[in-house]
Amino acid sequence: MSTLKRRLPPLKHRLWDPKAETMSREELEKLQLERLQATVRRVYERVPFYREKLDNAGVKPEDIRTLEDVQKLPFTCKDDMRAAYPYGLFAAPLKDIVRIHASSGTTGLSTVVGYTRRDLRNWSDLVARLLTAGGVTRHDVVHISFGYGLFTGGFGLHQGSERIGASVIPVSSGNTERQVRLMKDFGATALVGTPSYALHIAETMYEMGVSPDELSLRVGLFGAEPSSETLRREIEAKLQILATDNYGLSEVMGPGVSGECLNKNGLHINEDHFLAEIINPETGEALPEGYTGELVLTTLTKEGIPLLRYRTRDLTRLDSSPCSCGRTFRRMARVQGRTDDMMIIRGVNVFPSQIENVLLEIEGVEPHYELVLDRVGALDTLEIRVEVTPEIFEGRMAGLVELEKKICHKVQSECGITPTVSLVEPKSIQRSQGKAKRVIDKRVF
Ligand code: DLL
Repeated sequence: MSTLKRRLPPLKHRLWDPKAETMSREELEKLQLERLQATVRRVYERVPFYREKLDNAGVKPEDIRTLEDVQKLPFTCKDDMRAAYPYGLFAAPLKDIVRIHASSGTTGLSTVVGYTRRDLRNWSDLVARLLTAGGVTRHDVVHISFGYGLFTGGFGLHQGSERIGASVIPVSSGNTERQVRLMKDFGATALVGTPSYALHIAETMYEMGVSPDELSLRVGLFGAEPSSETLRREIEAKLQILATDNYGLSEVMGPGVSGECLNKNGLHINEDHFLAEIINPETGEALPEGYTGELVLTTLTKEGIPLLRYRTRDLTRLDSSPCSCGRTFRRMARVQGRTDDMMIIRGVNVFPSQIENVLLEIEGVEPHYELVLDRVGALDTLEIRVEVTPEIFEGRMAGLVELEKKICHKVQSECGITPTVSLVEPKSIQRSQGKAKRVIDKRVF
């Protein structure tokens, strides 16, 4: 038996709520329909915004007779939430709301969400599911490096870990050397945070002369930003852990919408609490399973702020093929990017994650990069600024030129665009302590 297998809990302990997570599709769909009907009734009766939207669409709650009828419902988007700032979409009075979170609002007015006591209980359980799926048990010491505050990451993972009975270390983000010391001294076995911050922690650890053998880490649960399979492998190798990806968004709940099991082959969506659809982001039409499009989520149990057909802007595809972990919930593929992150360079659509995948496959290149978009005359340009290893940086000039050419050629053949490449000094690109910002768009529209 491999060391890793010995260190993982047996399969039956890798399901937090076996009854829910392995129910038959028939049972699940029945439950989803009941919950969908109740949600539509709830918002129709309690939220003037939805009553008006449904009336305008000519839909009454009793028209929802099958799960497919969800398509009769209007979409909700981020702008609707902003227009309702702060509490306009709440379906419960403030006296029943016990927690408020909000998105950062970097791209406009923040979106505000409220949780009733029951919402908080459900949230903890759903996060407990993804932690369990990623190998965490009550015997673990969970180091949480997500920010605490209005962001849902810190509190979300915290409550879920406590729900499992693990020992939680609520470090929050920042002060990275201290994070390494605490992980070592407190014997953290699970690391929780964004993948970009995990990488920064790993790098800092090596700089401090601490080897992964001196830590007790086994698993990493990462999410809150897009990242590639190659970056996962890099983090796993550097920290000597098994890393899983989990997804969520504050509007819909926060973390806990979906998470990978240890098969690492898509994120199981908590379908008893969220109804997932994939649509063509341009036309709004539903796409068949297997097609990549925008994920649309309808909450099925939320009381504080239920949402009908929320357009996440995240691009993914669904997969209902069986998974050997025993969960019957469909999986969504790793999020490819957001519709609003997609770079259109001279008419070619490219996601930062596609470029990341290419870069990290090339020897001598470090996983730290920035994509700078600009416009020269009428033409869009893309500059890839990427760090190289100290050996390459200090090596021959010819070696650097060769590497630049190689990157340029690979990006061109795999993404269809011709970038300029700037190889930069190790450690010159700013490290992220939360969600990484990879794209700098200097174009004026
Ligand atoms: O990032 C919630 C969260 C916290 C999820 C901790 C997972 C772990 P927001 O700040 O509202 O909420 O940002 C939501 O982040 O629409 C995606 O674009 C992106 N995102 C979240 N998780 C992933 C992921 C939290 N695993 C937005 N992969 C979402 C790719 C992700 N993108």
